[in-house]
Amino acid sequence: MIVFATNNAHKLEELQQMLGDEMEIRGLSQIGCTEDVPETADTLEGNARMKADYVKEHYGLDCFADDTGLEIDALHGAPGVFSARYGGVAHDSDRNIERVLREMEGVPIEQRTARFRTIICLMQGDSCHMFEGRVEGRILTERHGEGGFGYDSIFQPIEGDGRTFGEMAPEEKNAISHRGRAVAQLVNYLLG
Ligand code: ITT
Repeated sequence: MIVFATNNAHKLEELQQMLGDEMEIRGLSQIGCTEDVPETADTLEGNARMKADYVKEHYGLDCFADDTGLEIDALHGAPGVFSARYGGVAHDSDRNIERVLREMEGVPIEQRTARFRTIICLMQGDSCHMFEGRVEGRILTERHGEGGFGYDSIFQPIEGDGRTFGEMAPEEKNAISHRGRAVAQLVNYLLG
C-alpha cells in the first residue's frame, strides 16, 4: 500500500488503473488526513517534497505527491508554481486564462513557447525519488476546445496536429502530457 498525497479523486483513480492489482493506493481522506497539507514552497519540486514529507512525518507511511505548473517563456516562467491561482482566485480556470492572455497580448506566435511540467516526489522508507514529466507547446491567442481542465484550451502541444489539449480526447492528452509522462516513470519504478 502506498499513499498518494492528494484529495483529487480523478488523479487517484487514474493512478490506481495504471498500477493495476499489484499495488493499492490510498488518498489523503482514506488515511484520515483531513487537514490542509502545506504547499507553500516556491518551486514545483519543493511543493511535491513538502506534501510527501508531511505524510511521511505525520502518518509514517510510504507516499508520493505531485505538483504541476505551466511555464511561459514570454512571462519569464510564470505562472509556474502559481498556476492554480494566477488569476487571483484558487482553481478559477477562466480567470487564470484571462490573465495569461492579457499579459501576452501582442506577443508574436514564435515567442509564445511554453511547457507544462509535473514533478512527483516519492518517499519510500528513508529514500526520496523525484520524477519529472514535461510537454512543450505554445500559448494560443484564444481558447479552443471544451475538454480537459485548467489551461488546456490555450495550450497547443508541439507534438500533435495543431489541436489544443482542450480539443483532445483524454487518452490522447495522457499519452503525451506532462502528468502522463511523470506517472509512467513512477509506475515503472514502483512495478520495476
Ligand atoms: P491538487 O488538489 O492535486 O493539488 P491542483 O489543482 O493544485 O490539484 P496541480 O498541482 O496538478 O493541481 O496543478 C496546478 C494547476 O496547474 C491547476 O490548477 C491547473 O490550473 C494547472 N494544470 C495542471 N495540470 C494541468 C493540465 O493537465 N492541463 C491544464 N492545466 C493544468
